[in-house]
Amino acid sequence: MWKLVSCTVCVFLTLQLGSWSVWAEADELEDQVKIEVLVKPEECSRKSKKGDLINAHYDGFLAKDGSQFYCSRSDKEGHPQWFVLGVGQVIKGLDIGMMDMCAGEKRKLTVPSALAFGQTGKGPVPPNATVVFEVEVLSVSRGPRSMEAFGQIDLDKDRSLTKAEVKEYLKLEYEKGGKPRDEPFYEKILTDIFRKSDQDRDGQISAKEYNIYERDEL
Ligand SMILES: [Ca+2]
Ligand SMILES: [Ca+2]
Repeated sequence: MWKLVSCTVCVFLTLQLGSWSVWAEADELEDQVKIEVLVKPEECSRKSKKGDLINAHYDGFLAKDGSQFYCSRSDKEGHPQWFVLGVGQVIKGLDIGMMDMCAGEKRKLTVPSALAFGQTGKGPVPPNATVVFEVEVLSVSRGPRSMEAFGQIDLDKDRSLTKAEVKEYLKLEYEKGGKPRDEPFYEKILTDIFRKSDQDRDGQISAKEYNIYERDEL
């Protein structure tokens, strides 16, 4: 939750300080994500929030020379990435900068190293590097991450989620939204969800494994 809090604080500071913005800007460079909206769809029934399941493309560039270090359109066979927003499945800068986005929206996010790959860097990203992401959100749906949802998903009430249970839940959610999908679609989300959540690889998501993401909401 601190991420949202710190973000709000920065916005607050910027608004309050007005003409004193010299040091507010310095502060911004250190620990704030710069968000530029490139494309905003006219119709937006649902904005992304913490815990939502997001499907998105993102390309990553180094701020200093514009060189590209990641492209989700060519990496991993060009599939857009699935992740749960706001819970640390992506770098902090994306968790912060991709809040309140609609399906179809594109943003350019400038992320300071502290919210990206930090002092050590990662792969092609050198230490202390500011990075720029161009993100395109393809879909936003309610993620299987609230305890209320856990109770609904866990059909046999054994405090553990099987793939069949999660799949049933996802199907209902998509049908409710008027967008039923085909089998390969669900299989892909399920594989992603279990790869990220089933820590002990026993094929089930226990309440404890599920709860990892709930703790910081308290
Ligand atoms: Ca169960
Ligand atoms: Ca497990």
